[in-house]
Amino acid sequence: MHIGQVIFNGAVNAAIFEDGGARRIRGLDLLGLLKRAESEGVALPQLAAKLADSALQNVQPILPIHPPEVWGCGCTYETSASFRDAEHGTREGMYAYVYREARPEIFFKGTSRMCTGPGQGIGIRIDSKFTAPEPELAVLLGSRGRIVGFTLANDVSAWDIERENALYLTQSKVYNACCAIGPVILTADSLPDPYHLEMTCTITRGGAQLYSGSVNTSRLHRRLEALVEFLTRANDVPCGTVLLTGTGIIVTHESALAPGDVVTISVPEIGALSNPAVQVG
Ligand code: DO4
Ligand code: MG
Repeated sequence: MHIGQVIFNGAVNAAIFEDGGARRIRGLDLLGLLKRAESEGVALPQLAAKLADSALQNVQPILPIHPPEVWGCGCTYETSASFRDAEHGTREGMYAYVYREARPEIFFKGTSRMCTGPGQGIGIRIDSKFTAPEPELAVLLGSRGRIVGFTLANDVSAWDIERENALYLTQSKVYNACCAIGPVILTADSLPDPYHLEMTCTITRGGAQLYSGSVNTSRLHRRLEALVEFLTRANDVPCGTVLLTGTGIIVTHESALAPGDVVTISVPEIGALSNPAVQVG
């Protein structure tokens, strides 16, 4: 099932997305629906199917959930680790170490305040000259780290700030509109194998394609359950947390984002997440 959120009469409602439109779930946003499913002990798709209107509405998806917390994983693909070690001239391959060792890199990416949905702006910090999209598979977590669904995310990052000094990582990662999520969530029962997804990313400028790249999630060096296990060790993340699983697509220097560029991340099973870049000051 594809599930997410729509705006209806000014209110955020959860909705099931089908060919031809969305079936609204009145009075609940997706976080509310997920919490209710947990408290009633029913699966999210089951409760959604029971509560959804039968009529299809012609409405566009918005941010599929307002997550209380968003976390990111890093260096989970070899391309990300080797690019960063080469770029940053790090001592003793700091990024390769994290790629190789059992403990993954996990960082706090923000709250729903930093998140943007389909079609909304993704931020380029005013003090960054090289901001890049990081296209990533994301997992939606219920209570106690249970994976309830999958979506796409753009871990937009100021790579020049990260490169200047590793201790600037938080400033390169966390700022206004630094995280796009969507377009919808594919519930876990509909995706038994998340390790064979073909993900593409394009950047267009003035309608012309500036960059195109792809990766298959078979290149992901970690099991999703292992990432979740490290995230939730001594850290009781709340129901509705979204975990970004790292980028395997590294854009070129020439593709540093400029205001007006449009980044599109696609996985056929999930959908396409498109966002224009905007400067945030
Ligand atoms: O340490 C840098 C962050 C890495 C990251 O976000 C990624 O690999 O996706
Ligand atoms: Mg990332």
